[in-house]
Amino acid sequence: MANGDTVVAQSTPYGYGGIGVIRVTGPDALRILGRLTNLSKERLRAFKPRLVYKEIVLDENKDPFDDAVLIYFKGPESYTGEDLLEISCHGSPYILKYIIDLCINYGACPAGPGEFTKRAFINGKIDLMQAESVANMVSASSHRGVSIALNGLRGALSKEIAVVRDKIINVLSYSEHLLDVSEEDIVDTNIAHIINKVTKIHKKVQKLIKNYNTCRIMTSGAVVVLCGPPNSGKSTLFNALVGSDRAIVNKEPGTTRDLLDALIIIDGVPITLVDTAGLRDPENDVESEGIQKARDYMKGADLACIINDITKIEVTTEMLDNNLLKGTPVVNVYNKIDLIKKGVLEKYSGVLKGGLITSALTGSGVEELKKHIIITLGLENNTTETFGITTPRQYNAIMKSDVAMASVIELAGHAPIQLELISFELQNALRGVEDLLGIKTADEILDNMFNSFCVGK
Ligand SMILES: Nc1nc2c(ncn2[C@@H]2O[C@H](COP(=O)(O)OP(=O)(O)O)[C@@H](O)[C@H]2O)c(=O)[nH]1
Ligand SMILES: [Mg+2]
Repeated sequence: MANGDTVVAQSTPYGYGGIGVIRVTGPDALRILGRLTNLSKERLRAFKPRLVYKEIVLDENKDPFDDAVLIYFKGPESYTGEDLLEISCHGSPYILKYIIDLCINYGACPAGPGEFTKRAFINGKIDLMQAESVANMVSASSHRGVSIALNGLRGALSKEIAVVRDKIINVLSYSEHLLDVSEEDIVDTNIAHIINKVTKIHKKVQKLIKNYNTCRIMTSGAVVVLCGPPNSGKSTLFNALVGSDRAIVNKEPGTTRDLLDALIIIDGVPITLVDTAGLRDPENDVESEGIQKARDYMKGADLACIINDITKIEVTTEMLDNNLLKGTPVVNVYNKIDLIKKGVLEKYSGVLKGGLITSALTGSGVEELKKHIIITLGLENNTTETFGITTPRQYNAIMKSDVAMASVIELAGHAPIQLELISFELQNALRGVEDLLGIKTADEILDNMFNSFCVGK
């Protein structure tokens, strides 16, 4: 990325709105403001940062085009660390596109995805975890998700990781110093010091790892897939959980072919609920594709609810005997209980073990199912964490440190003490937390990360 360039993008979503916001960042921001408004050089020079100005934006013929509100942030006191201009104009897509095109005519380039945040990172305004918190903030769909993202953005996690980094550096220098001492002079207390320090840091790291799942789900949501044989009531249950008739329900098996998803909030936890095609031998290509999609989704889900038709239990137990859900937590649901006569249920008790009994049609058992989903996701007491690791990138980085620290503790606990190896592992532990903060992160990783942002952020 040519960081010296000035770039422009729309920061509000596309479509009609009351207002739309365009941002311009880079060394030419003020000059572009001058071209847009035809303000005299003197007035432009007197344009004060962080003040709100109402100005007429002119079209290419220098005729009045829109009445806009302008704010100029002078770098480095801006989001990106560069000169930054925010233009709030009337929210017609035509007006927004026209003004963006004017900015491009006056020398700006279109911004790439996440480019404003990427520049903030490159210019040292925020670290990589804070940049990820920006993305979490934008995609948050629950109050707790917003709160965890905001704490990340304000640096709570970064501060904690910076402390971990300092402590690792301290132990590393201690261990490197011991490398220079002759072997006979190294005593047990030297090694005990290393074990003691690393154990303390390791505990902190392990707490973050333990809370990863909660923090990730609170910010990005959990994927819960409804699967099972055709006609067992998946779509009916989907509608009952969502609270509206989103999915088509039909007595004909094989009705649902494509995936259908909806965001629901249970106990403050954001959940993407996915209705899938029933698993059976497909009757045609379209159904076959739907079944394949269902299988793919089930593998990556946080939780699979297997919906069985309670009147056809023998069939369902056989259908689910596969490796598809290896590693994915499962909730077994036995639906259509309203069709079972009172007293007959006991007959099935052996098969139903641990399963939930519902009637998607009457709504019976649906609230229990919601509760069970939260419990199985491990989120029944989800209000304690106020910040933490939230993305797979962060998780992989901290795992690197975790594994390295476990090795240090192991190596230091057994004679003969191999100080070179201990130092090597401490360096790995350091690299893990530095990856987290984005210190010395490869361009490729950065590009990958910011490409998942929306344009204008
Ligand atoms: N009696 C009864 N019928 C149900 C229940 N849930 C679904 N059904 C019926 O079963 C048929 C198949 O339902 P659907 O939701 O399309 O099943 P899917 O193929 O698993 O998505 C429809 O006729 C539904 O009305 C239930 O709890 N009780
Ligand atoms: Mg269906």
